[in-house]
This record gives sequence, C-alpha cells and structure tokens, in this order.
Amino acid sequence: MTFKSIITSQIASFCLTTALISSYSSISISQNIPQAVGPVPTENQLKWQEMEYYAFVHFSTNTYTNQEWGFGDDDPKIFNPTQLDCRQWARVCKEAGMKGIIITAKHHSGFCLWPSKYTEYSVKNSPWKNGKGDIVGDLAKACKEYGLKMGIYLSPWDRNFADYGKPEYITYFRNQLRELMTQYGDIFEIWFDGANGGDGYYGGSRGTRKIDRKTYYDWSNTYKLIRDLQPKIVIWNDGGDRADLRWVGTEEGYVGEKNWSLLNAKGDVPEDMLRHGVENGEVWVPGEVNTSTRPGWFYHEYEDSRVKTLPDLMNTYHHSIGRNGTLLLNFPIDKRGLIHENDEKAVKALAKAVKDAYSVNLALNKKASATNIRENALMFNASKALDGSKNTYWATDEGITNASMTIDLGKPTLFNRFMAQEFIRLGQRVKSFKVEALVNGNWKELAQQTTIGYKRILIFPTIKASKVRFTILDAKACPLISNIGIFNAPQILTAPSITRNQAGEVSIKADDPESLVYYTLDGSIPTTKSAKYTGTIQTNGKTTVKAIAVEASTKKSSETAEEKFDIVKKDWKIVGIADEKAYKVIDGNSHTAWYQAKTQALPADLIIDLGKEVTLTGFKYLPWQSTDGVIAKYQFSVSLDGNNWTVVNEGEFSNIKNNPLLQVKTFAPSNAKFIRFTALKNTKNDNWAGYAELDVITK
Ligand code: FUL
Repeated sequence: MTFKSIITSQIASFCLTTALISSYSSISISQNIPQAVGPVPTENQLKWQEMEYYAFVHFSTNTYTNQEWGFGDDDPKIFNPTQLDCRQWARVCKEAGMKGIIITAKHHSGFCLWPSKYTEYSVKNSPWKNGKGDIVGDLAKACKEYGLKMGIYLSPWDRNFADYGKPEYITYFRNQLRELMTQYGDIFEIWFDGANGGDGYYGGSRGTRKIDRKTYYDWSNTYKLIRDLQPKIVIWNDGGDRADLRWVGTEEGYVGEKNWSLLNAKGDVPEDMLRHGVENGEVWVPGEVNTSTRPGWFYHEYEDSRVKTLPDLMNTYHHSIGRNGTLLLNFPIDKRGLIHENDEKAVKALAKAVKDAYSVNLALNKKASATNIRENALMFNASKALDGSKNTYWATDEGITNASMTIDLGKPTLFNRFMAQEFIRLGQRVKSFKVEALVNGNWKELAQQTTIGYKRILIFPTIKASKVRFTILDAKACPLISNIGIFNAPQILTAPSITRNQAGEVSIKADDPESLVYYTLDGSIPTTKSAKYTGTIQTNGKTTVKAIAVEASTKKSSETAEEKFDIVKKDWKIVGIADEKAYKVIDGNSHTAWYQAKTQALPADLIIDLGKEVTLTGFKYLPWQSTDGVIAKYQFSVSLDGNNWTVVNEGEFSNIKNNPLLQVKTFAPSNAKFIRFTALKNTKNDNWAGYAELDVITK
C-alpha cells in the first residue's frame, strides 16, 4: 500500500513507546522488538477495526414506494417523514453499543438526503420541513451529541442523473463528494456500492447505461480528493481500485472462519477472496460484514414481523466481530423517519446478550506461562496477553512459530468461549492454533482453528477446568498475542420452537444446544419437573404442546412456548397435483414452501383428501415469507366425495401484503372429507400462488 513506508516508521516509534511502557523499571528493555510482517494496517484502518460495531441506515424515496432500488423517477414529494428524528437513531445506536452510523446520503435512485447544490432531486424538493431540511446535517449533529462517528454511503450509480455514463457525471459525483466531505465534520468511512450501471430514468431518457466499473470513476483521483478533505477516513469500495476495506462477498452477515485482512494489490477479487482474504496478499484490506436487521435494506411494513431474532443476531455477531471482521448492521428507517420499535428491541437484546457473555473475562490478570518468551523478557511474557491492554503482547523468539501459553484460572472454572487478539499493528501472523483445557489431569482439545487477526471468538460446550492451554500451531513469523479472553456466556433462553410433521411427530428445539427442554402435552405450564425432551414425540390427534428451555447450572428458564396442533395429517393426500413437492404445504415446516406452477393461472385450486370425514370449523394459511405468491383473496370449499363442493368461507386476507403472517379463518361447522383452497387473487395481481402451510381447524 502507498502508506506503507509512513506506517513502518510510525510502528517503529510506537513499538519503542510500547516497550518502555510495558517494561518493568528494574528489568532491561529488550532490544529485539519484532519487525512488521507483511502489510500492516494504517492508523485509520486500526481505529476503524477497533470500532467493531456500527450502524447503517437506509432511508430514501424507496421507503415510501416499497422498493429496494428506486428507478430515479419517483417524485421527491413522496418523501415526507412525519416524525423524522436523527437523535432517535443515534440514541438507539448508542444504547445498542454501536460506535457510528453510515447514512445512505444518496442511494442508486439519485435522491439526496442533503440539499445538494448540484441537483434538484433531493430533500429540498420534498414536503419534509418545506424543503428546508438536511438529514445528513441533522445526523451529524445527533452523532456528535451521542459521541458517535458518522459515515457516508454515496452511490456511484445514479439512476436519476441525465449524464450518468458520461464524464459530466464524474464532475457531478465529485462535486457531491466535496459537499459531503466538507460540510459535516469528520467522516469515518465512505461507502461506494458495487451496483453500477443499468437501466434508469436518467433525466427522462429511460435507457440503459453501461459503464466500465474499473475506469469510469477514476478512483485513484477520487480517493485522493477524499483523503485530502478527510485525512482520517477509510474507504469501502466493492467495485474499483483497492480501497481500505473490503466486502465479504455476502449480505447474509458472516465472513469466513479463515479470514486474512489481506488482498492482492491488483486483479479481480472473486467471492472466495472476499470471504477469506488472501494469506500472502500484498495490501491490508480487512473485511466488513454488512447485513440488515430485516430481509431488506429499506423499510417494508411486511417485514415488521421478520426482524432477526436474538439467536440470529448473536450468530451474526460471532460470525463477524468474532471472525476478525467488523459488523455494519443496517436499520431500515421506517416511513415515520424512525428506527422501528421491533428493530430497537432486537438490537438492545443483542447488546444485553453480548454484555452478559463478554463483560467478565475469567482470564484477566490470571497467572500464565509460555513455552517460549522472546528473549525471556518480561515485556513479552505470557501475562502481557492477560493484562487487558491492547498495547502489550506475548511474543516468541524470532523464528518460533509454534508455542503454547498456559493460563492458570486458579480453580476449576466453567467456561464456553475463548477469545484471542493479535497485535495487528505488526501484521496478521497466526495461521493455525488450538485451545485445550486441563480436565482431570488430561488436556482436552476444545477447538482448533486457522486465523486470528484483530479478534477471534471460539464457541464450545461449557467445560469446567482449572487451566487452559492456547497453542499457536503455525504462523508467518513469531506470533504477537495482545489479548486472551475466557468467558462463561449464559445460554440464550428464548422460548423453544415446537413443530409437528405430517406423521404427527413433535420436535422441540431450544436456541442454545446446551439448554434442557421440558414439555407438557396436557395444557399445563411446564417446569423442570415436567417430561424432559429427548427426541421426537409421537402424537395422534389434537395436541397442545408447551415447552421451556432451561439452563441446567442456574435453573433459569425461558418463557413458555406453546403450539396447538389439530388433527394429524398422516393420511392426507394432495389431489390432482403430480408434483411431490406440494407436500411441503402440509409438512408442518414453515420454512418450506410450494408454489403452483406459473402456468397455472389464477384462480388456482389446492385440493386435499383428509383421509376420513371430519367436522371442520375453520382453516389456517401461512404464506411464504416473501412478496411473491401471497394469496390475498380466497375461497374455501368442502366436499364429502371430491366432486360436489360447498363453499364454506370466502373473502380476503386483510393486510397480508404488509404483514404476511399466519391467517386463521373460521366458519360454521361443516363436514368434509375433501377440502379445496382456491387462490383467487394474490397481492401482486399476477398468476402465482404460494403456500408455506395449510391446516384445518376441527370441531
Ligand atoms: C447493495 C445495494 O444494492 C443495496 O441496495 C444496499 O444498499 C446494500 C448495502 O448494498 O449492494
């Protein structure tokens, strides 16, 4: 990287300071400070990495059109938040433990959240604050008030601008950059999305514009402009020249377990490299994990019930921050201009779970020994990894790339998480390592992994041990370990999920694999004295299952989960549809779905033979959790012979478009051996009918 020489000299002076600070006055200072190995982070990259967790906010005209990508032709007048409050965003982010907020100042539609001098397509032509508002400015103030940093997302692709694709757009793009980089104080990160070129409004011409992502934006000069105006910034770029940060190749919220903060200086970066970095890469380009609290980046009311659960968010945390990445978690700002209460609740639950898991480091200031200590100097001994300081580290002698340190916890101690951090100022070095615990006099392996980097968290079943051995198996050069953490994370006790398959077998699953599960089938509230779940439970008729998840050591229990099942579907047959996959509709698994063939125009029938005559009083329909094939108008009919049908219920699933939840409809008791569910119309007015589950209610 071009900054390398500057950085090497910074490191030299830094290391000397570190050596002085960490040495004991009576002990001589080691003369042999480790040299950097491979590329090293810039000061800006280091500061960014230490932020660990920060927010994205997606907000634009899309929020009002239910779109993910605006075409560039939506009227700015539709942008009219009624309660827009950037201080609420900042408060939620601060309370969630985040360190900054990156705002979509301009998304692909070209609509600007600040009153740019260079376009009319912005908040200045919206009714919000009578066109006198500036959301980027409001957020800058709110961030300052809450001690957060602010970042900018400026889409390189602009579907509104007439000259997109021509050199004129680059001038416009840079003018906008200049505004954003000079009017709002320090910007910690700028985000250049990789989606580039394609169809759009383009000032009314409504064509397709193709650009060469590598050359069109003249990134090197664009970067220069940014760095001149914002010397402390880091640049994220998924499309052009190597920037300071890289995408991890997915928006699902994880980076590879093996994660080098390095890339090749030139050439394409295929998915595998994005996910894992490049062990011998020539430039320091660490990974940032970007994902949303919901399926979409922008707000859609129908996703209010699809905010990620605590176990999902905790996984995301471990698969980003716990894997040498940072976590950029998106809030789709809602139509009011606020972070929705469901999202707020979710991130606060995550913050609490992270605090519960990681605030007590059982290894802090404990005794430690190592098989090798650089020059036997106190300043490099194993305790430097347990002193809670990011500036000191355990180091081995030059060329020693296989060494262990043993942490003495003092007494048999329960734990289930191990955290390690490398002193990355001098490069990322560790290629593989393992963790063992001393149990009854024998070393038991808990985990073996590859890279560490800035931070690595390992999760394993709770164990009781008095000593922990951390072994570097291989490294590029002598390892430098700045921090070790050992934690006993409490179980995440969310109510377990209860499902029943077509054969009537009930499965109960707790979110933490270590939780015990207790259940009842008689409607009573389960306690630790109820039946313990050990495997599927066969049921044969109407059943109410209630269950709790319990942490054995503390006896803490989750809330009670409850599922009411009607008659068993064992003998049900789908009539007249050859596709075996149609049975997904009655498999009891809401995570599987079946769609009528697209050639099957609506109205479309789904006929089921119930195997015997029953008295029905209603039915349930769960659509697949997407916007496709969601049935909005229906008819429900019954028959005793499969030929003569009586319509017993018909109508609409109100609000199913905005909230595609389980729909329950009841009707007067009607005898049936066959049922026919007819999709009359879907929410998109096209010819698709989809089903996650269909069930009946009997008398
Ligand atoms: C993607 C964009 O196309 C999405 O709309 C969103 O902004 C996401 C963060 O990046 O590539």
